Amino acid sequence: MKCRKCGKKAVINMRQHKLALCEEDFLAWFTKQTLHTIQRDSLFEADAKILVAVSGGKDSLALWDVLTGLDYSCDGLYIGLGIDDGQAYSDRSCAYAQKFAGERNLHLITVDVERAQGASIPEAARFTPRGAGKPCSLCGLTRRHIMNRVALEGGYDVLVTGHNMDDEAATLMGNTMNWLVGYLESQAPMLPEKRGFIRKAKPFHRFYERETAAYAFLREIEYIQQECPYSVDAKSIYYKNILNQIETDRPGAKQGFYLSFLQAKDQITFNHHKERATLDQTCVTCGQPTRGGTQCAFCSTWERVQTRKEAIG
Ligand code: Q46
Ligand code: ZN
Repeated sequence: MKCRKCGKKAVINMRQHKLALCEEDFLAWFTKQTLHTIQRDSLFEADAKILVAVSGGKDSLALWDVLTGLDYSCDGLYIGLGIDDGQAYSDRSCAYAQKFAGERNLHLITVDVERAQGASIPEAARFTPRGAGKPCSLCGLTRRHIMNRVALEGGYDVLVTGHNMDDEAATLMGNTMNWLVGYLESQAPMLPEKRGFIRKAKPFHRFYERETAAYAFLREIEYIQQECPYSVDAKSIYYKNILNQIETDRPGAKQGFYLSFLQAKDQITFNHHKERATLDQTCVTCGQPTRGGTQCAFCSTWERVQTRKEAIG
């Protein structure tokens, strides 16, 4: 197959775009499309101070790479979860993030959950109902809180994440299967800042995962290829597989599902403002917004973890 732009040998064929490109033209296309998405979806301004949530995986490192190449001002944030599956998953992902930043002279902020909170995510999960069986709920709560706090304290304008269209379409499918109206309402490529919350944006939300993977590969970015051990059997992977099966039969179906949702959302009025309207209290411990009570979910959960851990000795 030949590159549609120059006729050289193509390295990727994007069937949903009917576009095959060689290495050079793909990298240029990918960078241009990222910029186009940022501008088209009004994700952030050219002079924004950006914090990139970095996991050590391909998407977040590719995002940091492409934004830096576009001359955006970005720092990275890595959160050490303390996951050791016998192959030191967290330590190895941290090493990839540090290597990436070090080689490019970029600033990486690291927060180690165990050092900051007194227990790693898997250990803490044993002390809380949120962690019953799997630590993912506690992990999500903790990462969201730390990312928000670091971004606000550091004076950043926006927190960006490497979510791609496969991630977004799988989330959409999960939310639709269960008609989670509140989550459907809030699923968007950009969540504007509001009292106590940093603006969040997903510059890769229009790329398929194989495109971000191709970018990382062609740019020779070294990243952790292993998935988090707790993601095995995750519903999101199940939905991704289903969507990929449909995509094989009908190229572009995944894109159509997700982008049509974004379009339809503009025409739908949600009556689900309960959650937002009640986030008007302030946590007495950390000062972040909360929806009632004296503490936010993060502080009350971690306080319980610390109390139980001390009780056990
Ligand atoms: S939530 Fe769960 Fe992920 Fe945290 S413990 Fe791993 S799989 S990293 S997106
Ligand atoms: Zn709090």
